[in-house]
Amino acid sequence: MRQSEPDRHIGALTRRDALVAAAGVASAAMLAPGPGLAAARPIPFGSAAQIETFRADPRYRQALTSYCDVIVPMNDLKWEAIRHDRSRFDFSGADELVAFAERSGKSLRGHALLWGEALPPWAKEISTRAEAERELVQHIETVVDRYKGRIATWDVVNEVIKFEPLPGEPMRDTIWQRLLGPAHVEIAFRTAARIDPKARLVLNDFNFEEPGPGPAARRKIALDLCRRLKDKGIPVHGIGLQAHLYADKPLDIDGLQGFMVELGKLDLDVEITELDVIDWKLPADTATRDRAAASLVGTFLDAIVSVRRPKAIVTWGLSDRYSWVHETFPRKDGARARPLPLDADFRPKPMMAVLDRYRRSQS
Ligand code: 9MR
Repeated sequence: MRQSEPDRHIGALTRRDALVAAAGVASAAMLAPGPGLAAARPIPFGSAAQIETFRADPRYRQALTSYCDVIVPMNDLKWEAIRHDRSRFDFSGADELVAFAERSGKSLRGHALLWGEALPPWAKEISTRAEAERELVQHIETVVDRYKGRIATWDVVNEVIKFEPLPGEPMRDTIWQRLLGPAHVEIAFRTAARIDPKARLVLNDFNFEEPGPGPAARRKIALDLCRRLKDKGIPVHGIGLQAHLYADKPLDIDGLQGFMVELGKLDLDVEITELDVIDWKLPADTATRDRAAASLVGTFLDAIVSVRRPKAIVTWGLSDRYSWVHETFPRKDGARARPLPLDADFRPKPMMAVLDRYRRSQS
């Protein structure tokens, strides 16, 4: 595969090397980028931020300030948060995170306008096509309009692709798919573009990176969905790779790089939107786990960046102190998961050293 970026680090002791050496958990050589793979131009780095933690923990706020160029409200732009009450929109959590990002000069990604999960109970009872379309359009109009010109990028649809797609059955079974069919994707993109024509609009999904027919089919479906939107003149600017990487599973480097080539042909951007490492099957030793996670993230990002430069690299949380991975993928030995670039005490781990190859703001 093509490797286009010159390695600006070769021959110099980088901050990454220093961090790695200080941490004493891996030799710099183990984390060194392959020739030509480090970023020539930095890529905006960010993190999804949880409002409860943001409010409660000053160290977390400080870490967001120091490390991030981009902030993504993790849950506060979801239907569940904004629409818990059918008759009114509650933007309190999102507003707080948006205000924080604005006063600290950070850009914003909005997550997510349409998803089959994180819906309030009333929305799960929507029962007709007309009602579904009316609610979906009104929701997107209201949310996008509120942050018009402020939230630069939207995950317009999240996880609309079937987990293991079958021939002729590409779409995930959600309330939107059941009531509107595949047109729900089009309706969502068209509405977002109408309200904020300058916003960057992204199709966000997961499991594009594992080997096998399932992920290959998912990549093809993502491209087909975007191609169809473009053919109809509906704007779509990129595909978001969630990248919840399993430390115990291999990556399909050729598959990923081929995907990047195809994205390029369609003039679509790539964004890494929810990066973290699921380490539940790794040995207990923390240094071993951290080294494996850093190496996996490096391999993944190098594969992408060597073909197509992401518009942003966003991790799903910032510190191991707070992550969905603890609950969703509990370790048998009861040890805390270590999915993120900062440890539970906000100290940078080897993964942060790898991310430093690409990051814009150097704290
Ligand atoms: O991390 C998020 C967790 O706090 C929420 O309870 C959950 C439901 O809203 O969503 C989690 O984030 C998900 C994201 O929105 C979409 N991709 C998968 C993420 C992890 O489940």
